[in-house]
Amino acid sequence: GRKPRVAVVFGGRSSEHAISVVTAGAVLRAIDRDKYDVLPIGITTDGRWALTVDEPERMAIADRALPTVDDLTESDEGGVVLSVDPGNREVVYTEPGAVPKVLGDVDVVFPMLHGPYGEDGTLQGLLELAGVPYVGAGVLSSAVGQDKEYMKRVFVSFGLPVGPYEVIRPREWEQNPSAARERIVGFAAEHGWPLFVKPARGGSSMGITKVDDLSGLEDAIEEARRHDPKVIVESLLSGREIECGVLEFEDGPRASVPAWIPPVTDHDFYDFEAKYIDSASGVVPAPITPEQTAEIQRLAVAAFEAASCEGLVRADFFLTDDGEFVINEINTMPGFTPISMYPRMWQESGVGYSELVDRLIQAALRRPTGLR
Ligand code: G1L
Repeated sequence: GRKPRVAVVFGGRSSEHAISVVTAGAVLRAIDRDKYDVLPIGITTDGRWALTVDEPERMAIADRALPTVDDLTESDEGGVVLSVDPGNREVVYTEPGAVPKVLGDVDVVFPMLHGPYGEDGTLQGLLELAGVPYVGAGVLSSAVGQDKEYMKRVFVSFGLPVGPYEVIRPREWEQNPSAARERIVGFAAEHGWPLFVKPARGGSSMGITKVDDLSGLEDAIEEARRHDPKVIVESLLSGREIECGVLEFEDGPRASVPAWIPPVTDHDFYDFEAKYIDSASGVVPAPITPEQTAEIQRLAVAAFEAASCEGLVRADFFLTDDGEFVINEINTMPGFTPISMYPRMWQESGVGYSELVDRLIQAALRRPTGLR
């Protein structure tokens, strides 16, 4: 019969717009066109949904210019805009299934958007309402994966090892900041300096400050609060950073060969190109023992199950100097260019980039819509 139609949704109103475009270009190139019909749907930098040209070669960094969706719509007409004109105040009565009609007739969506309204479960909720299957994490696991507090609470309740942390909630900071400060000082007395002060939600590394002593605490909290009114404070875990990929196969999730992320000295840790595109510094396989590999793979699959993940997850750990694994976080939308860590870990495990993309689409198509 007819080929399944895959809509790749990318771009969006995020600081990582270009990374999404570059990544979607790689996915569009990798999808088997004999097996699937492909519909590239871009979201412009100002939030309009548009059908874009299907030209992955234009979705790369060219002479230092970052690609945007705005440049991929048919320039004269401005593309086929799928959203409703916000100036149109007409009441529109919808019928069941109206959302998939807006989106077009698609069998599966490949969501590739960073941050709020992309990887936090909101887009996933829209697709649930529309009854359209989609690649990757569902509503709950997306939301858990975006909230460092609830992520830890889920891991703890499933018996996974997590590091020490404190949360500063918005109302506490607004009404009783000295109580919050005292709590953090007590935390530092117990676990030592430095502390990492982070926005609790949002996947990017912006708003994160390493605090060496009490003098830097206030500014760090204010800085994190510019990104999210809920703040999480973590202690430094000395050891090595080890990651592991989990992918859903026909019979359930399996873990990849793990990778070691060597420490980086300066601010380029916070460079998002380094984070998503140029992952060449990661070492695959990680130089750890076979027993440690088996252990991290067990923990990675346990984290996938704890957060009710689907499709894929990248699980990030510290291997402490005492040889214990501590889970740092999971990422339901990890860096996903062919040279990003997640695809590299699967490459080393015998699953190439095209097979990876195909397995994700197949896992989404197997999935029933509605409660599962
Ligand atoms: F759909 C998947 F497979 F779940 C998926 C979607 C998006 C995996 C990885 C990503 N990653 C990205 O979209 C991004 C890193 C370019 C931005 Cl979050």
